[in-house]
Amino acid sequence: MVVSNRLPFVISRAADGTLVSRPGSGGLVTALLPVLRDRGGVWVGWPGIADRDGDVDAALATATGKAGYQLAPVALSAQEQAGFYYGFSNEVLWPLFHDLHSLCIFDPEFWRVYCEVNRKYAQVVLENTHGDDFVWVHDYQLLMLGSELRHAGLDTPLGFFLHIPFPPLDIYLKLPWRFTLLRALLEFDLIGFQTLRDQRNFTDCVRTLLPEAGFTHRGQMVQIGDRQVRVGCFPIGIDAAAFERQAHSEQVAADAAALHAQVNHRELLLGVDRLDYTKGIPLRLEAFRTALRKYPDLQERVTLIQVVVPSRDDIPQYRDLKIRIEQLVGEINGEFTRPGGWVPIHYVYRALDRLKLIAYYRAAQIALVTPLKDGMNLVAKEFCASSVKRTGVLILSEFAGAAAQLQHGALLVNPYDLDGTADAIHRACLLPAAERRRRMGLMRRNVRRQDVFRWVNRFLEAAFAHDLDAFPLPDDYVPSAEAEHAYWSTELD
Ligand code: ADQ
Repeated sequence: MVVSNRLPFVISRAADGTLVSRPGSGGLVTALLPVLRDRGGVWVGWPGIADRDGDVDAALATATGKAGYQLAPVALSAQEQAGFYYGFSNEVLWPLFHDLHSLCIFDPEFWRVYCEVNRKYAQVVLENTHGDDFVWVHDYQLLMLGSELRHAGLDTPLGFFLHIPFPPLDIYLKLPWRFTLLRALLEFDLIGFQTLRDQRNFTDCVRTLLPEAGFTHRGQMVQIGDRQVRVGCFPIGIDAAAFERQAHSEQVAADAAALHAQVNHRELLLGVDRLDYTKGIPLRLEAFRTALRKYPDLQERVTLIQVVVPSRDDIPQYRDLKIRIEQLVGEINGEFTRPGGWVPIHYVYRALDRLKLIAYYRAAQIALVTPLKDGMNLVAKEFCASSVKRTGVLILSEFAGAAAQLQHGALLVNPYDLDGTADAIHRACLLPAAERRRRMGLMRRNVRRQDVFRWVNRFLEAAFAHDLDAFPLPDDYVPSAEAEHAYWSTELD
């Protein structure tokens, strides 16, 4: 059983009042859809529409037929959704876990609704679970679910995977509910993180805040009361083979060629992000402006296409971010555009269908993936999988989880360093073809090997491993960033 905030299908009302279902988007859905389709099972989550009626059930039944596995909806009122999703999840946990604690609104009412809604998810899980199911809970919206399920008497194995980063101790300490949340997490049997960085942050918090907890197996097992909880890192991947296949298709090749023609065969830089302040879009645009000023030879030679997918636009910070991006695009285009000719930034504000997105990836010579902090960042991996001619250069933030795996192929940057990022853009443009191929080859091998299927297998293996000494985690576990990088880079060979 998979439990996540949203079902992988979104139910919405069409203009004529009828309900329609369409596949959801975002990192988690992209990652898990192919897996559940292969294995079957039940997915528990919110269907994307307030409350519940017979029509919603009918629309879900249609979606279930299409999906090949069961969908179990959690009905939430608009008010619950406001406190739970927009409130606690996205005004407290999201900024806090991305180290942006000054953006948090620690409203106790948000916390109350968050706990209440986690209880509701627990009820739906209990209604749908059978004796020996493994329940795999996803992400920061459901941190209290393990504890709710235990209180309701469920004693089957529970796994939890955090898709976003886990913050360092000093930042986690700001959370008024820090003890309750940490203890609730320890009700799961296996807790998975994207990187060793996150795992280390979590164990630091447990060590400091819960002195009654002990650690064994090189810090990968927490003993608390009579419970043993495994902790590990499982960097998420993509369905790399599917991306490669589609990138090779005639339609994608034709669309990619058309994109090149549209920018007059200039060097194409690409940014693709959900609208989110963690993705570092304004700083990226400023770095691009710095590059154009510092290296005038780039002018008329490069074009940046920035694609932004609308997201969470009910939250004021997201609306402000959109305005800031539009302002910067306007300023930069105003400063450099050659009337009748070159326009430095093409800005696309909408979701793209998958083949279109892959055509952008395939066409781009340089991808700019520069989040301020990111659990993993699938765009970086999708770009590599789609760069079938191995001509792409990835400029990657060292604060993206993906940096641990892609560091040897990517040009790593600190997104706060405008000059450094501008230099990387210039360097990427000048990188000889052979060096591009070498770097992209390394990254593509990694993305192919550590794909989403391996991610699922490693998580499930860890959940069911009887021999704890064979727990599939790095042998040379040393809690440092260097070790993290060393581990994933040895995996490359
Ligand atoms: P997200 O924050 O959603 O995921 P990310 O990993 O980049 O971020 O995934 C975004 C997904 O949306 C990608 O699969 C991409 O293809 C898709 N997408 C982006 N732009 C699009 C567009 N214009 N049109 C259509 N689709 C688009 C969270 C965490 C991440 C973590 C994932 C998975 O924040 O750090 O990598 O979960 O664990």
